[in-house]
Amino acid sequence: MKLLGSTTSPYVRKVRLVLLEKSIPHEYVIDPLQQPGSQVLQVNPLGRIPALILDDGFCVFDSTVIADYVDSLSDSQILIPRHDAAARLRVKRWEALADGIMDSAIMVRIESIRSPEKQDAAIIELHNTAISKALAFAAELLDAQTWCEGDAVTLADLALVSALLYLDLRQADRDWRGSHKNLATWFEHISARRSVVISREG
Ligand SMILES: N[C@@H](CCC(=O)N[C@@H](CS)C(=O)NCC(=O)O)C(=O)O
Repeated sequence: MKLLGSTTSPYVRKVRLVLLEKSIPHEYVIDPLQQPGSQVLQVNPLGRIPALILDDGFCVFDSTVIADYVDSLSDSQILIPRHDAAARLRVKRWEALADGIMDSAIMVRIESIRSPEKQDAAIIELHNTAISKALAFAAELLDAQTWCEGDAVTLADLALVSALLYLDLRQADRDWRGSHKNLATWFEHISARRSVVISREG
């Protein structure tokens, strides 16, 4: 299978982390959307990354669907609980929370690279506020736990670290570590994982 992605997309990082944690063999192809001949425009009608192309050509899109599919491929290192419906719901809600942070950070990014006269301060404010509230919610939920859910890494942790790494990239002046010390401690711990280290190498 082949993953089409980019070095900066937080959704791509999330699914890369899932593939790496599950040790699923795959080819990772950087496929910048802006370039003519971009493969993703041919395989994903939405023209978005990540897109996972299976060996028979079937294209899986949206990072949530890819993560779910990849997790189902093997019983080793289960990242989305299968039998405990409440735990499964909690993990999927963590993912939605992290994806929402990514969505809002991207909205802020899109707005802030417009020329100053075209920027909409209200949109920037709306999404920055949503990010702040989501981070506070995450910090409260995490409390002093080592993992977002249960006693091992899950998709919840992989989604959250992807969102936070994107904030570090695009909103470096946002001091989320200072505001939420427990998130900072959790982040240091998960950042040492092999999958996260590899994903940061490019
Ligand atoms: N909900 C989608 C979001 C994917 C997404 O928006 N990807 C961005 C890159 S970070 C993209 O491809 N944007 C191109 C576009 O929308 O034209 C997912 O989780 O996969």
